[in-house]
Amino acid sequence: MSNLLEGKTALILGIANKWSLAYAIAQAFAREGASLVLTYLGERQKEAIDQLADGLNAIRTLPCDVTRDEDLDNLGKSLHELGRPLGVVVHSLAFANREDLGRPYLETPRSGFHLAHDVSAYSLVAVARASAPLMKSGGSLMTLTYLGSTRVVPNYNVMGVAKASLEASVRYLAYDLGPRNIRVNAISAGPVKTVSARGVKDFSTILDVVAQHSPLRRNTDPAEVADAAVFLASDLGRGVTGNVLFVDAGMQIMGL
Ligand code: IMJ
Repeated sequence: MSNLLEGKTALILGIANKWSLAYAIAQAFAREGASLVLTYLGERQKEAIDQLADGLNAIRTLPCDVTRDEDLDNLGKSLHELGRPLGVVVHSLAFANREDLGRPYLETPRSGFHLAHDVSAYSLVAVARASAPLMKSGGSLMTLTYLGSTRVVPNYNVMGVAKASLEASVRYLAYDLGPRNIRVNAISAGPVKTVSARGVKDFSTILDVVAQHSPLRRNTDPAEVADAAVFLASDLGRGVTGNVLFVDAGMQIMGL
């Protein structure tokens, strides 16, 4: 392709491994000429992310556990020390307790509700606050969401409610940051077999249903989610903010 992100620095949070949507996004950003900064969750993950960062020619890796205010403060400081403006932030992380994804939503305890919302929704607000001061001449902030925010997807449960909160946060952040020319959007990806889908009951059935019934009659390829992210990150997306962009083979339009 071309050099749609030449001269831009992008921060990417949420790479777990090569199958992560965030990794596909990092690859597409690198292809388009962006300089990458990747975060990792704790020392246990550092080595793996450093290795992936090498392959992508990333300029830095930084620790960031989004549940820790100290980590977010340090992230802001480290980004400042890079000495270059930040143009793009990709927030691609979520967590709920496994038990809360396996029994009726009705049974969700307060602690599980809090955890899912803290990691999966509040973190976008915290990341936006830490990174916006570095987007000196505007920028693009994006997050990943899923259809379970507005429709009932069996077992998605408290994650669906947290994604609804995340999508509402996208709109309020877009309003707050618009005057600084910072755009905020979400990409709603179709189901993809990533570490986030591991152990999800009947996940293969879900993939089969999408392949049979979506308008494109196939599943979502991480590379097409990544190309949509390039669009939102680039100047081509300059008029788009506060949106949820579905990259899901069209599944979202179906009633049955
Ligand atoms: C997750 C659960 C149930 C149904 C699901 C998913 N479907 C899809 C996902 C249909 C596509 C994956 N997804 C979109 C997520 O947002 C997953 C979030 C997630 C996954 C786990 C698994 C391991 C764990 N906690 C998790 N927290 C969040 O312990």
